[in-house]
This record gives sequence, C-alpha cells and structure tokens, in this order.
Amino acid sequence: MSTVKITPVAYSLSSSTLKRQLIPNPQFHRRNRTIFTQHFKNGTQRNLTVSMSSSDPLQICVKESVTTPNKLGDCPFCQRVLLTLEEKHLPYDMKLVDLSNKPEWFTNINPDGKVPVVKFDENWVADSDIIAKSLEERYPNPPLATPDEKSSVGSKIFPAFVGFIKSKDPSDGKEQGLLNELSSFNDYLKENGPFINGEKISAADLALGPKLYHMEIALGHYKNWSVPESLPYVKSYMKNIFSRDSFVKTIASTEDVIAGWAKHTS
Ligand SMILES: N[C@@H](CCC(=O)N[C@@H](CS)C(=O)NCC(=O)O)C(=O)O
Repeated sequence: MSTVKITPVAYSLSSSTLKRQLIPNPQFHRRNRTIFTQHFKNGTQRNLTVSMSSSDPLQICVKESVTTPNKLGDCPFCQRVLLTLEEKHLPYDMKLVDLSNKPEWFTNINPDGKVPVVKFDENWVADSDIIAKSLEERYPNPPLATPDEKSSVGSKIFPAFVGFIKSKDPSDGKEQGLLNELSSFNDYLKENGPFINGEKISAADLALGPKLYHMEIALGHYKNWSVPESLPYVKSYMKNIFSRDSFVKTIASTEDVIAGWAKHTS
C-alpha cells in the first residue's frame, strides 16, 4: 500500500481536518505531487503539497508466465516498462495476470484486457508507450528520454521479425526484409552507438531490447535462425542490453517466449 507524505505544513492537522477541509486542486495535480487547497472559514486559503515519495511502490499489472505459476511472463511491452522502472530505481509491486483467463478485477481496471497497466495516483494507465512517457515526466532522474529524431531508430525490426516468423514461404522475402532492417541498424550503431542515443541507454533501447530478445529466442527455436556474424554491432548491442542487471531481473524464460510465439508459427 502506498503511503502519502505531507510536506511541509506550517501547522498540524488531524486526518479528519484533512478530509473535511482539503480539496484536491486539479490545476496543480502533476508529476508525483498533488497540491491540495485548504479553505478557511474566513475565506482565506492555503496550498499544501501531498507527494508520493519515490520509495512508494508503483502498482503494475504484467503477464504471468504460462509455464511456471507466480512468475513473470513473456510480454515485451511489460518488460519495457519494468526496465524503465529498474533503470530509474523505482520500487514497484507486480500483479501477475493470467491472460488466458483474465480475472474480473483486471478487466475492471482495463476493459481492453491488455498488459502492461500502471497505477498513477488513482488512475490505471495502459500502453507501454504512454506509461514510459509518464514515468519520464513524473520521475525525470535519471533521464531516459530519447531525442525525437532518434526515437524511431530500430522500430521497423519488430514488425519485420513478426513477418518472418509468421511466414510459411521461404521465398517470400520476409527473411531478407528482417536482414535489411538489422543491417540498417548495424550501420546506425557503428556510427552512433553503442546505444541508440550514443553512450547512454535511453527509452528507445528499453523498448527495442525485449523485442530483440523475443526475436533471438523465437527465430532460433522455430527457424533455426540467428543474427548473422556480418552484423557485429547488432550482436554486441543485444549482448550488452541482455546482460544489464535491469534486463536480467525482468527477463522472461526461454520456455515462455517459445510458448508465446507458437500460435504465430502454426
Ligand atoms: N500497445 C500495447 C500492446 C500491449 C499488448 O499487446 N500486450 C499483450 C501481451 S504482450 C496483451 O496484453 N495481450 C492480451 C490480449 O490481447 O488479450 C503496449 O505497448 O502496451
């Protein structure tokens, strides 16, 4: 359960006084702070800041493993958000969701039925892209934002991988499509790496890393395919990201990734 810290007040207030007299002021509701406006009988008013400290765990709903109960599953979008939380050193509570039998409490939170979902203040927010942006805005340190002009680097790799894994016809050009995307990324990293934004990891790497992990495992298993040696910058980028503490802590098992892609290959 999150605790609420009240900072700083010039006088003491009982909790009943707080309930009676403090009205959240939406105009000031931003980042991890809410500013309440206290109204006095004589018509005067005063603002009080109520803040979530960065030690309060954020609630996040993620996919549960399909092979091992009570373990994190194989959703790359969930891992992206978990990586962001880890890299920002933010504590969190994971709620595992069985996506094959979604519980009612979860569909009440998110009628779309998709994970990840994160609770900010009293609202559950869906979609890894929106969540990552919101985390950056609320918890700017350490900064992880990728500059706009670099934020879509590598973004065509995942759709190309999905096209290839679903492909039944070896001559349909899907493998070559993936190789072309990886090759452009290799050239980019050679010039600009080791990460998308240069020396430091950023949001775009945290989005791409889990997708490359799925690509490596699923294509290795279903197509006996791996990233060619001719793309050394991509290979070392993957090794670098997969070996980070944040990645190791939030990684899906090989078995779950293989099980997750099975329906796309039959
Ligand atoms: N665009 C969403 C995609 C999330 C998504 O597709 N999640 C999958 C798991 S990897 C899901 O919840 N699927 C459940 C369903 O569609 O019923 C994001 O970035 O968060």
